Amino acid sequence: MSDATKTSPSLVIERMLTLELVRVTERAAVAAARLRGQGNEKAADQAAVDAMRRELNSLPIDGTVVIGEGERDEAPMLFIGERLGNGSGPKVDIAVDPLEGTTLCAKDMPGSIAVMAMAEGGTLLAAPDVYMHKIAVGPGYPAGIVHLDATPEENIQAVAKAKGVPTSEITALVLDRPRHTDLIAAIRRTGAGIRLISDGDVAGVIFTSMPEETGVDIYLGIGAAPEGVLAAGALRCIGGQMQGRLILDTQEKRDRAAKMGVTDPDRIYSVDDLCRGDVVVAATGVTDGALLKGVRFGRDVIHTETIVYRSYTGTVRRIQAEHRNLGKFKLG
Ligand code: VTB
Ligand code: MG
Ligand code: MG
Repeated sequence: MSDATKTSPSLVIERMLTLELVRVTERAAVAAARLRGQGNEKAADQAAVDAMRRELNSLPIDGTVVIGEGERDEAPMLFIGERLGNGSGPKVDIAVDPLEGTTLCAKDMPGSIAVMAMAEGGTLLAAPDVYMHKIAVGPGYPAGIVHLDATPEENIQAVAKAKGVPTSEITALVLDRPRHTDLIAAIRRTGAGIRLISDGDVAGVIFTSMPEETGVDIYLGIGAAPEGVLAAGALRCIGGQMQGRLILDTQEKRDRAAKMGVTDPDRIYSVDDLCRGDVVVAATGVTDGALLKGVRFGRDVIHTETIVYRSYTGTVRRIQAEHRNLGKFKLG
């Protein structure tokens, strides 16, 4: 029985919208890629935001931004609470990072992407823009194999044991930041390898779901909470385990989180807490990376690569697209 007969009208629409989201991230990626290597993070980010917002507003959705470019008074566009779409169609949550890795784009370094998620209304954690402790592994491990309250050594050893390999054959992905000095030292003590990235832990978490391709078994460390929700959306579609704990180390952050509905500041969120309903996640490469090829500009054609996940069917699609007739469409 096809899922069109098994699901509610909103999910059927979501099924049709899945590929629409590809256009959204494709056009944001192309817009940002036009400024690749120009050393101007803000301009590249703004170009991606403009393109993503324009495309989202053309969709038959009644969308609300739950993860975006900031609070209403901080961000002129794609702010938290902004309504998107033409108002028809399903009520959906929208989470966006139009340019995840602005520095990577501005310096034409590997791994910047345009990424977004669309979920049933009210099912994405409206994460405040604070840091989050994150840990993640891909599918195929026993439930609860890793835990934020275990030490890095315990987590690495658990993954190695489950994989049946020595810890020296495990690779952890960590953001290269001073706040991770102790974490890195602890991982080194296990003999495990560490893949340090300068930015981009949405892709960094997703890497754990494809260790054969990326060589990454586990993600550990502190990154932004909104990026954690986006990554959880992808893991919800492909399996994988993740825990996140918000870092609310000031009263201002606790107040801001409370305003967004966070009642327990110490709560550990699982994938299903971060992303509670059916979700579609799309990401298009801006610069070349281990997850996606970056945008390529030909003489009269633009090449993009997008990965799009749909949780209801567990489908993952990679879409290599060639864009011509540039005069007709404002392609970012
Ligand atoms: C993190 C990470 C993101 O920016 O938020 C990082 O989650 C910023 O970290 O993927 P710092 O505040 O330590 O610079 C990204 O790398 C890109 O948005
Ligand atoms: Mg980001
Ligand atoms: Mg961004």
